[in-house]
Amino acid sequence: MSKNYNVAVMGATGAVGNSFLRILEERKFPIKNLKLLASERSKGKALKFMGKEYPVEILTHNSFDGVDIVLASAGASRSLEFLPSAVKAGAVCIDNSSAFRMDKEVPLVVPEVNPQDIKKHKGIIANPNCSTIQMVVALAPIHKKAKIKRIVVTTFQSVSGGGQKKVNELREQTAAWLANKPFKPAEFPYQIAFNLLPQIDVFMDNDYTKEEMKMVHETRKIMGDDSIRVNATCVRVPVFYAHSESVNIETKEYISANEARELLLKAPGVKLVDDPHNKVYPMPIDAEGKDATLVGRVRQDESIKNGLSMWVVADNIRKGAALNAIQIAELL
Ligand code: 25A
Ligand code: L14
Repeated sequence: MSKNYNVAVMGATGAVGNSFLRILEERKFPIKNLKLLASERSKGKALKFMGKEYPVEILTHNSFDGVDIVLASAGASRSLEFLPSAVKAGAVCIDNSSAFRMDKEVPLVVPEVNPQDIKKHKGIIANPNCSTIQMVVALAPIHKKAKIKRIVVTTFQSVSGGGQKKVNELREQTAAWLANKPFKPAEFPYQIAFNLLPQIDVFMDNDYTKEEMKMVHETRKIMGDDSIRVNATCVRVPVFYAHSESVNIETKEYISANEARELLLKAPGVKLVDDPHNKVYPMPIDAEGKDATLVGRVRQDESIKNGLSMWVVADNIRKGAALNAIQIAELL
């Protein structure tokens, strides 16, 4: 028997919020009432859903009466402040922010990897960091077969990961640069147009960034294996949508590149795009707007006994955020 649900989208006017609406439409999620919540700045706005206009309401502690499912993407401080009220009102919250990810009471879920963890929820389920999601989708089948001991990853993260304002600023900086006009970075610490920034989120005491340390801790929690060692370098690149990653792994058991490709061909959520001699490999422009995590450049690491390298690309707003959260809602 199918039931219809009252759904609230928190942060509806943001980059991820908009993607929530498009994916709920595409997948015909069974919605009874839809509530759009955002900040004071969005007052008076309305958003289209299934051909109908919905007014944006200002988020308050009383926004959640009668709501079954909250899809939250308004940042960590908003989630910390408001989700407890949503849980009190009886809603299940799927949270895109980093607020609750490492909380022992909160499952951190990628449906292709650890769907069983959803059952343990007490009102909040956390959606992992975008860079971690696409990496574990690609690595879980290999871990199952050959046990991953260590991961060395470098990310190439698009500006949309930081929200709509960063998307707008890359466009503005690029136009100014091409027109030989001066510009002052606002959303980014430095020029991002025609440049790379080896910093995402703040620096920690160990000189890694918070984004890099999220990849360490979240990977272990999702894979359910604290013995996996992870070393990450996260880089912001002047790309609008989709994150790319160079991933190198060392495994306990030997696995050939061909065996890995065969596993990836059958892996849920993965599309193998790997024919280097015909110049076939995944690129961010291929992943934009798509659901699958694209994997290519699979090859043996010839510098160690049991090692593989690969290149992993996915739409950070879809699989990295909104799609993964809606897949969790579907499992619920
Ligand atoms: O705190 P964190 O976890 O570090 O996350 C901070 C940022 O990360 C993004 C998200 O950006 C957020 O700003 N984010 C979070 N999780 C993510 C994930 N999994 C993620 N990105 C990728 N993957 P965003 O732009 O996508 O979303 C912002 C939404 O949050 C709403 N919001 C902000 N503060 C709020 C709030 N909602 C309720 N209460 C609050 N106090 C925000 O709504 C948006 O929906 P908004 O009304 O603030 O903005 C609506 C539109 O207006 C633009 N805008 C914002 N500020 C200005 C502006 N325009 C002009 N001038 C301004 N000063 C915004 O661009 C937006 O389009
Ligand atoms: O932790 O700016 O979910 O690319 C996701 C987007 C962290 C920052 C998270 C970015 C955020 C990241």
